[in-house]
Amino acid sequence: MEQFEFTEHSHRRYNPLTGDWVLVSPHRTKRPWQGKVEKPAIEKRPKYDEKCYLCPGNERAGGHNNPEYKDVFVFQNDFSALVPDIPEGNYSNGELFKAESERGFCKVICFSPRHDLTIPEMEVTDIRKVVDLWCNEYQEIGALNYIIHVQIFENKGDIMGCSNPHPHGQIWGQYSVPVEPAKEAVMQKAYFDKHGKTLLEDYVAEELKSGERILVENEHFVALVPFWATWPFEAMIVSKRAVASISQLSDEERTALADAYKKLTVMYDNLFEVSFPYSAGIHQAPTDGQEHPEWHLHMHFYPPLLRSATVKKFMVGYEMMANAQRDITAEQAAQRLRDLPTVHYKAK
Ligand code: H2U
Ligand code: ZN
Repeated sequence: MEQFEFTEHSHRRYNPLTGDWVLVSPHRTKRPWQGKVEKPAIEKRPKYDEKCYLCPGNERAGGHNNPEYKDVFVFQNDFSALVPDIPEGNYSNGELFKAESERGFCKVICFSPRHDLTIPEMEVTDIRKVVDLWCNEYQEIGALNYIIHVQIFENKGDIMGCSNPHPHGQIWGQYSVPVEPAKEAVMQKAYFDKHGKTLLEDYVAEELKSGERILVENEHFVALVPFWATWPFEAMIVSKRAVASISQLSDEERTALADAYKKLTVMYDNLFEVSFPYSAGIHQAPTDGQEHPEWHLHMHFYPPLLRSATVKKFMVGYEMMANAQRDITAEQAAQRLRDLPTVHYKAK
């Protein structure tokens, strides 16, 4: 019997952050593709678009006017999914019917006044302003007594359902810790109680030793393809120091986060020479007023593209009904990203 190889044989990998498993089927990369082919998004955009609701000076759909902002700009989402002023309500009817009211807050942040830029095309000094804004918002929104979880995220590309190409992200604050960070909270707490160290501190140390899945390393942050990656080119940015939230980052660390964010997204854009779509988001400690030494700040990137600018990975069928599944291994994905030029393809 031949020997088991990650690159040849199907296997399951464990995600210690969530407790989930992912099925890896590396031999499947050989199968033909006759399914849907996505059209690449049109690339050329003006610096200012009079029809864009996020450009400086323009009117938004909600009727408010954006100021002539010069770097970052944050506003309350005109169509917030969560609002602060709702009556408290709990519903239960036996064991099977339960509901509860949820208070919260939604904001939109423009990363730049330039309609034509994206994070990988911005200067690190300008991305640093985005990081500073995240820190301020995390602290400010988190200080509200009805906000326990602050979710910072970015949806990029129309393939991801992003409504506008103007570089922007969102922040939602709410009373409950939502499902994904709640899973990570349980796993990180159990690990910390057992080892007296954060799960990601130990994980990053191991990854740095092997180097196999590392994409970017600077003094304070690492970008890597996690061993348990589900999306084809999934990545994670993790702080080297065990900090529970962005508000604990030093001045230097904030700049290092901006640097890692840029370098990773440049790799992404260079992969298929297209503005690479993804959903990204920061996971960090809840804002419940407690210390959370078990929490380790990190940012997830879930990009949907698989083999080209037009072939998307669908999480359907088996994935929806049973288990997340991927074809190329995390190591192969990391190697492909690492082999790319470090200069953005548009700047060549
Ligand atoms: P995406 O990041 O998924 O594109 O969402 C953009 C958000 O911007 C979306 O939540 C908000 C939408 O409600 N928005 C405004 O707040 N004002 C507008 O004028 C249009 C869009
Ligand atoms: Zn715009």
